[in-house]
Amino acid sequence: MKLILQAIEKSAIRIKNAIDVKDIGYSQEQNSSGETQLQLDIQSDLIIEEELSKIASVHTIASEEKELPMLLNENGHYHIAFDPLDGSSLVDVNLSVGSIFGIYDGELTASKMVASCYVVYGPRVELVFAHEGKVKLYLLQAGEFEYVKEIHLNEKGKIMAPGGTQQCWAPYHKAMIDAFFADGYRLRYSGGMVPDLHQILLKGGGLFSYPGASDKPEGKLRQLFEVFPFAFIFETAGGRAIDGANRVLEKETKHVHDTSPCFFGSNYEVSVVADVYGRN
Ligand code: AFP
Repeated sequence: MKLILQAIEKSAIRIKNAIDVKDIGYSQEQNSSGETQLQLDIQSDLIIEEELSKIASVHTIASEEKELPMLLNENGHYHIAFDPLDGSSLVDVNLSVGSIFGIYDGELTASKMVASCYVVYGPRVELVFAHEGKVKLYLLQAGEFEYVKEIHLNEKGKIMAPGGTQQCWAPYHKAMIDAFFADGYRLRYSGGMVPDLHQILLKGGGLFSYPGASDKPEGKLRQLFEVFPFAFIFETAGGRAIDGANRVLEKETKHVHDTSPCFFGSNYEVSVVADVYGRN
């Protein structure tokens, strides 16, 4: 696991350098979700593939930018799913973006997740790593990731990050979000799940939601690369992650690019979601 974390750190430094210098033209290719890929996405994907392929314990990698999982070492046992540059459409407007990693032992399925990690490329580069019951924050300083502190969520927060197209929300979902705002919650939504969830984690709590809606019944966010890694981090930090009814970490994944509705937050807000969704 130490070697995997080091490979993620090396990748993060190389991706940060690519973001800083790259002329971000669009490529002609489309990824498996049908989006036009940015060159930076492809470059970040190749950087991570290269760094992880040096580690003998990594069996398979799966990337948001690859149609299918890729076998690296027959004798390895870790399966790593990653979104190399989540929110890449925000790079051209200079908002924060991130890389997300889910580390599974034996199989790419939620119940086998043993660690997860994300990197935020913002004014500073920060890395959050959840493993063995702890969520740790690191800061990139002079080419090294320095440990900063452990992250713990409060019981209740003040931030609301409501994703999805509002006109497509179910009426009970809209009523629930309106009720949170009426209760004093403040809107914090950049359109990048890494910085948006990072803010909730570091400011003590709140709710990030990306529901199933009429335009996207199964939500937008991908289970293996986005939803499960953040669910693992939120649960380890003392919060919760559900799909409306159930823990997302109990979901089955049929295809590597499956998506899921998701709600991440501190206990109070996610209990409200479970209650509202349980009645609808
Ligand atoms: P991109 O990688 O296409 O920019 O999408 C980012 C993302 O997957 C995630 O980071 C955001 O939380 C979510 O999409 C935002 O989606 P909406 O624009 O539909 O709210």
